[in-house]
Amino acid sequence: MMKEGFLEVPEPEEPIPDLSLSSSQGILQWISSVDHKQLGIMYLWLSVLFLVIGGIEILLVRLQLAAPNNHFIAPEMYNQLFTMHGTTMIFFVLTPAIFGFATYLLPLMIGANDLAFPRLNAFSLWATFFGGGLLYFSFIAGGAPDAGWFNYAPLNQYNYSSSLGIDYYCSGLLFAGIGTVTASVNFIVTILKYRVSSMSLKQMPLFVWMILINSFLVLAAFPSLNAALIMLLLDRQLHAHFFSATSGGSAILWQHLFWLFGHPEVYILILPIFGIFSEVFPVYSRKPIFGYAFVIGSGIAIALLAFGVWVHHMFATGLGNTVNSFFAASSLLIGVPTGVKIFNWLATMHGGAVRFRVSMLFAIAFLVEFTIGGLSGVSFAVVPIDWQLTDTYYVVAHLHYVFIGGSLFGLFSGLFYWFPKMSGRMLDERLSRWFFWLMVVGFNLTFLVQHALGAMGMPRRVYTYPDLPGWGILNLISTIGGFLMAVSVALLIYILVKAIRSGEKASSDPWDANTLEWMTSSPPALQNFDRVVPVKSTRPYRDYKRPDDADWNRPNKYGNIDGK
Ligand code: HEM
Ligand SMILES: [Cu+2]
Repeated sequence: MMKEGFLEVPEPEEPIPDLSLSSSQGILQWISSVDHKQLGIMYLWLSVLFLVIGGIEILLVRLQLAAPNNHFIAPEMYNQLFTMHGTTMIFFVLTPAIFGFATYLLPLMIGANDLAFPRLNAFSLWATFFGGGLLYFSFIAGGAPDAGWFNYAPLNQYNYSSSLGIDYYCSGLLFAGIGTVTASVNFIVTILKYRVSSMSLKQMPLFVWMILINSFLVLAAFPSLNAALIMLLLDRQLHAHFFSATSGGSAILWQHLFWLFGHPEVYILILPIFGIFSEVFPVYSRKPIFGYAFVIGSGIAIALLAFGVWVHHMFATGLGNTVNSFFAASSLLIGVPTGVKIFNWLATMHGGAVRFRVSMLFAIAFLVEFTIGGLSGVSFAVVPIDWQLTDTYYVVAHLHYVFIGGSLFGLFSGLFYWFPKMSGRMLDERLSRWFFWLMVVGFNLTFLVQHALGAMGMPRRVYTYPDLPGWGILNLISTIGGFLMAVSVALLIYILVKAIRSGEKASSDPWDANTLEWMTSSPPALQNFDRVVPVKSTRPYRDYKRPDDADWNRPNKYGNIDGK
């Protein structure tokens, strides 16, 4: 029965198969599931699994680098480990985690029962899963890929890497990439067609907006990668010569195809995170987001500009000054919309009643770390600086400040925010704070010093280094920091398992939040909702809770900088 004044929830294209979630959910029930919530959670566990694997790989690398002239592991193994680490972290940790949050949350945030195509949703997850499996099968099949995560020619050619590793790299990433594309199609259709009838585009939660923009970005970027991977497979298996310069191919072609995908990819890994923060900052500051429309506008600007900057990864390849100048300018430009967002969040906090829960702590840490990563990125956009610092540890420092201080911290922030909704349990606050501090301190210890190492000329991807003054001690500090991070991840897994087993029960709305997902029970029932409040503002659930103070009564409905 519909309660009066409430709206009916739009049904997905395919009827939701009734798998009757019971208290005794067996493993078979999970494997056969087409429920977006279960698939979302599986994406997240997939990501945790690979975080552990990718973490162990890089700890071995860090042990090798802990002291000068070290021979802890063999050089061939070293190459495989850092390649697998980077590939795993990007394609099998950050990507699945982001898609897990989107899969879980989209229908709930727009008042729908499920994604538009539940079976396709299951396909996307399993394609990602098998892609990861294929990549890791290479270890058994004679050797993992060893040419770095971006797999440059000529190192990716048969005569430089004759084990099957790179073939598994190609097929594994192809599988995972197909999963990413199908998931994005599903998100776009769901957002555009299955919102509760009263929710206009201009009232969608910002997380939903960022996923929408992101999904288009995926559709535009991934074909370039998928084509390059197929071409490389042809090179290696059928002796085509797309990328072999000695036979009339072009090694630079690989870089163009890769970075035409690769640069948008780094935004694919950060735009949804911007969406998460745009939910977290307002709720824990008890204020509406500052500049709702600007968050969307700058998101669109970033997505468009993302395709005009890929050559900043290739400044040192000799494309010439005209080309370099153009791409330097476009790369500097893309800092602007990103800066706009940072100010949106700062202004949201300003004058708010800020609650420093762990989710908010990660959001604040992100502001600091991501700004450091952004500034080193901007310095790379200046061609002479790039020529000096490219392929040094400065790059490694930069990319981890954006991937970890940006993407991963955003995922942690989202995890601590939505965990009660997903599991029906609260996380141990005291242990979670320990996790936060261990992670932040370990992270900065690991990567801050790498800026200095890079400036002192230490190349990235070196197997070992001579006993130079300064290099040894800074590398040792970095390794110690890495182990602190490993301890923090172990603690996180303990906190999660403990909460799922015996955590305090969570109410449906523990943070006094704004958006529709908090209206339903924690965890939500199979069908999510049977009714939803009519949406009249960007904070529908909050306005339902406080009709006297609702946004639609305000002259400036998005709030202003004083929070009035
Ligand atoms: C989600 C988190 C992470 C992401 C997305 C990530 C990503 C990457 C990427 C893309 C590379 C480049 C690989 C290559 O050169 O082919 C890399 C290298 C590296 N990572 Fe990570 N990483 C993460 C976590 C970590 C952690 C926790 C540590 C420290 C313990 C770490 C230490 C390193 C080191 C030392 C290298 C450089 C290896 C070398 O160039 O010799 N990473 N990472
Ligand atoms: Cu780039």
